[in-house]
Amino acid sequence: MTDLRDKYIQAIAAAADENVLEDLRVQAVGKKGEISLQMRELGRMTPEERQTAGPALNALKDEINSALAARKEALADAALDERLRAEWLDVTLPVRAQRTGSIHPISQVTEEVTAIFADMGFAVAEGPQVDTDWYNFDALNIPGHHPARAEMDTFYMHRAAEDDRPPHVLRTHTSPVQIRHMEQHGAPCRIIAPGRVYRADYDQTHTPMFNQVEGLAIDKDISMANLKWVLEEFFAAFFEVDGIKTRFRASHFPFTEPSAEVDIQCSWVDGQLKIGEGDGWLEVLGSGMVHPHVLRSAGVDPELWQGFAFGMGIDRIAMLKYGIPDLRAFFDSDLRWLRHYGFAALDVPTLHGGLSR
Ligand code: 2U9
Repeated sequence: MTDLRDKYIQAIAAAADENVLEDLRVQAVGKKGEISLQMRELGRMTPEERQTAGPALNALKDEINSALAARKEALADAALDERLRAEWLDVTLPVRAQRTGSIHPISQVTEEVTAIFADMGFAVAEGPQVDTDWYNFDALNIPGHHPARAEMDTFYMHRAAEDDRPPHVLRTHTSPVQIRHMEQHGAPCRIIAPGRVYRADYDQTHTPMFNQVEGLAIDKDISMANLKWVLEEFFAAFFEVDGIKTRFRASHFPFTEPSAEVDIQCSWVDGQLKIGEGDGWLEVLGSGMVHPHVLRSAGVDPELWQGFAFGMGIDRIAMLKYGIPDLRAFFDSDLRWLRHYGFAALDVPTLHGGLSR
């Protein structure tokens, strides 16, 4: 019996998996197992022999069953330890920069511009990219015969001859957004309207789709002085240079009167452009006091209200800030370009955390 015990206890201790254990269980204590067969022999023994052999066999059966259960538990523990080791994951590791997408410079700059104007109390307004020629032109004091319509290289939507709906265009600026905003909410207002605009023009400095941000502030006593302060605050924050100089040049737009084009201070050293220093000038923006006709079109009484508006190209200021040489590359979806000029997804621009790092 000692041989039998040693054989099974050793085999159980060495069993490598549950299948081996089950085979051993069947061989030892199964219905036709070795111990069960020996128990059957008890009947043929003398009562004295039976008195010692019976309890010994029962004890051996219990011992083997306990050893099987203990080994089974040890194997399960080892399997769990192995899984925990193999499936271990450090959730505090930083994301792998090369494998993740990046934020497009236009999205980054739009967020930066939005953060700066939000800090000065401007909300973001949005509107349709396909709009009627009334919202895109007439409401902005650009009537049908006005040369500005031809200059804007407008994309007109196809229209059947019998279609009596008003002509629709791909918006040539985001100004219709401000008209719709004033119609719905009236005055006073302080908004910026960033978004895509379309003009049929394609060369080194023009793409048929580009991005603009326009601003509008309407109140009882808004003046060009407020416009100048807001724009200077904006440029200082955006280009991250204190006390950047601006130059306002008289200009003409149908939707503003008076109108001004705005330049910022810059220098060219060894072919390198530096913003906010030197005695050169760079045109970045158009602006003015909203024309009374425009206010009236949007349902705002020009006898009571007045305000300023401005417009600039997001793509253009993105190129200036981040040293991007070619406008057309913005829209090529070239992965190498996107990895080079793109921004980390978790670097959300805020004024307190730094706009761009
Ligand atoms: C309303 C009233 C007036 C927005 C303005 C400009 C001047 C301007 C250009 C800059 C570069 C377009 O992207 S660009 O080509 N824009 O010069 N935009 S004033 O004037 C408005 C807008 C809305 C209701």
